[in-house]
Amino acid sequence: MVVVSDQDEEEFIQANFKSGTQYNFIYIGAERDLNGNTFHWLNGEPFTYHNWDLGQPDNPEEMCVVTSTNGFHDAPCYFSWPLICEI
Ligand SMILES: [Ca+2]
Repeated sequence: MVVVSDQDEEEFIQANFKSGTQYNFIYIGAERDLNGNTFHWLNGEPFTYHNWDLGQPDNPEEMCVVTSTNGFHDAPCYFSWPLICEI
């Protein structure tokens, strides 16, 4: 799944991919660490770039991460929202 390394990449995703959800939620390749409120990219890159929406992350039980028109949200992993693969 896509690793969002900087603002340009996030803006590209939001400009070019439309999930059909209210805030254009799209799963990205980050997830919450099991031991707390930190996150990691699935490819092992340091989680240095992130753009959390105001008030996010807000729920330790939300293990996945999405982009949105307002930035990153932690979110449950079970919604049928699109995800982006990066090759
Ligand atoms: Ca959340």
